[in-house]
Amino acid sequence: IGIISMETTPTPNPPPTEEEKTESNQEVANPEHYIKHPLQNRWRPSSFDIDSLKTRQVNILVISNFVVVGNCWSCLYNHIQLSSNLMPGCDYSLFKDGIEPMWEDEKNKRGGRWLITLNKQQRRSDLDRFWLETLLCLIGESFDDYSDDVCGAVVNVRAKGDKIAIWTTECENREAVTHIGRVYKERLGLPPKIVIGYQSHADTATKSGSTTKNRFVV
Ligand code: MGP
Repeated sequence: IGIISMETTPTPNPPPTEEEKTESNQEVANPEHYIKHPLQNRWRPSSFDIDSLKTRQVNILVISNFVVVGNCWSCLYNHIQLSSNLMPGCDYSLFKDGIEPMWEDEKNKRGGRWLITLNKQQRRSDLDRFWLETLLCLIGESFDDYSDDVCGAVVNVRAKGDKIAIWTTECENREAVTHIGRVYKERLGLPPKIVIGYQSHADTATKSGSTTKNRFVV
């Protein structure tokens, strides 16, 4: 799994160089020029390419130890390969530093995920904006007192329908899980009639059919 190391110490924001200005049509390419607030956590992106059965390094710096603010979220997004451009079979994830994007990780093994399942048409209409919003929820620590329960997020690009999920650390933490689910659903702008489910990784890992039972729904 490709890991990008993140900076941990604040750096001053130097003005953009002439080279950076011209590189992207007068827009500044380096998000660190817009960095204002320290992030609470360090986050590590990774990706998995099932076709070639090899891991590949994500070719971008996503986030250092800072939040990029204002209208420059777009700078951040420009540094992320659009999910809809990933080949089917690929996964892309962002997890807190020290947590692997696997059920077996100590922080995941008692946890589960809020799962957003997309139909095929939604790859074009929703996948990229849902994934961006998911990333912003993570690095913005959007779940109030329950953000500590968040481990990371995964997007699975699949021919049968793409999936996006936020993984949390403990499926028995009812208050945390349901709060995260409610906020997440709202942030994605899903209408009330759409129901999303939370499944424990243990259930997912041992499922016999094609679906896993929901522990919670919002
Ligand atoms: P997937 O990639 O999460 O979803 O799991 P996909 O491809 O849509 O398949 P489906 O089973 O959800 O329809 C694919 C397979 O990868 C799973 O069935 C597991 O065998 C394996 N797998 C996925 N994850 C996230 C893990 C993991 O964390 N640990 C282990 N050991 N296997 C995993």
